Amino acid sequence: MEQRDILDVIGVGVGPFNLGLAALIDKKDCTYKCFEQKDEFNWHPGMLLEGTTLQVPFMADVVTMVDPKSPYTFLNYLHEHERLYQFYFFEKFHIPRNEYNHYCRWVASQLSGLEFNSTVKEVKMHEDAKPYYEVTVEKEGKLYTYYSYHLVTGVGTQPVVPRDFQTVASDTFYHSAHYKMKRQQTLQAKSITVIGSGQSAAEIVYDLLQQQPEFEYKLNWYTRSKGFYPMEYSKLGLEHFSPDYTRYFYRLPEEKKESVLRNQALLYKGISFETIGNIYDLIYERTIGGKEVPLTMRALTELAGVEKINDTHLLTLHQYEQDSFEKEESEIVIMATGYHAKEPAFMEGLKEHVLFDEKGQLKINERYQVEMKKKGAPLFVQNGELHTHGVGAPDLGLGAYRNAVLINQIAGKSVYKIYKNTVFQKFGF
Ligand SMILES: Cc1cc2nc3c(=O)[nH]c(=O)nc-3n(C[C@@H](O)[C@@H](O)[C@H](O)COP(=O)(O)OP(=O)(O)OC[C@H]3O[C@@H](n4cnc5c(N)ncnc54)[C@H](O)[C@@H]3O)c2cc1C
Repeated sequence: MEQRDILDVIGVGVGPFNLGLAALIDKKDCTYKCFEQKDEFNWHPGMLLEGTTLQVPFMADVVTMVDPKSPYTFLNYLHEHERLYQFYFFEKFHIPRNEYNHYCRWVASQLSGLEFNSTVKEVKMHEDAKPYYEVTVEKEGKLYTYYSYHLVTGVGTQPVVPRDFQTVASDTFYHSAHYKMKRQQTLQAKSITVIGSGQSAAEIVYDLLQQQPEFEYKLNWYTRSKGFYPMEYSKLGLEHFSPDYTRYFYRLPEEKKESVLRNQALLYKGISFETIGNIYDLIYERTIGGKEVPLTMRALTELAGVEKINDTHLLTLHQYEQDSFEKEESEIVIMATGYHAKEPAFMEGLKEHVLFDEKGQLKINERYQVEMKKKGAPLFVQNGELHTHGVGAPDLGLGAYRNAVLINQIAGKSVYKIYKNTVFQKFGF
């Protein structure tokens, strides 16, 4: 293999994280390609609802936190679109999700190394003197082969419906990831149930509440959580989404990490204060003068069973503190039950090289490289390292930092400065 045929790096998937990789490595003397199976960049299109915002400040764009002088910053996007004054008067750090998507598409349109309609089917590693990857990509039914010295998986997470209910899934029983596509049909129903109490569930409930006077459906909102709790958003709480905390968590003993993570759910899994406020205030207004809102909200309530009967679902609900059951009919059921990392099929070809922990999870070193049985071509993971690096793994505000760590290794030199201190508090001794 002649050297010129081998790229420095191939990225699999173009979500925000590998988009950031491409934006930060472009024109930095490294050759790269990132392959995306979709035909264009589109960020969680099923949840791009009007009025929803990023849960992180706009500086969590794909470059600013390591390269504020980059041409791909959100501020430069505003400048190019002659929108800086409007943003200045807007006076908000949390930009609309639709605008974040539009910004990402603007970045993507300028990067020549991104290839859409391209699914990575298989990856093999060649253990030469300088090991490299062979990557098979399917584009419009044809297979193409590419080579690289480094590989970065940025394949994101997949919507999860609990196993017991997967067979019920249909146009009327669906995951929140598909909400926007099914919204019009959903609004026509006589009864709608939302399951879950994360940000997606709350945004859907708020949207449905707003439409309720026109469409007059009965709305139910159930969660097995102990309450409709807010996500942590205090300044010192947010310091957990920093390089410093990531370093601290990484160095904890393996056996501690799982329980630490379990106790941190509300750092990233609850509902924003603003969305809770919006829902509450709307209900308050609608109940003036003793009016009733056709809405039932219950925490501590698990979906225990579903039976499809003609055009509706008969739900069995379990209040587990009282240990009592109730039945409820609902035409539409929206499962806002979260996302999980899933091992992509192309990893099969790498299994003989990589190391797994006792739970079958990838062993990943502090610099985001998967550990190998023998020295091999570096394989990096974006957003698949919750078990090793902690709560910051899916956070958009840490994406640029992680890419800086990756690119400094890929380039073999310090392309981006890594700050030593990023928080005011001390994590550990
Ligand atoms: C609705 C929603 C809202 C969120 N909001 C926020 C927020 O406000 N702030 C925050 O910090 N985090 C937020 N998050 C979490 C954040 O981690 C994700 O938004 C982010 O999209 C993750 O980026 P990613 O690049 O890892 O994956 P993704 O955005 O999921 O992108 C992965 C891409 O890989 C592609 N792919 C997969 N397999 C292959 C293959 N074999 N070949 C080619 N392409 C492939 C997929 O098609 C996909 O486009 C949110 C998550 C969700 C679901």
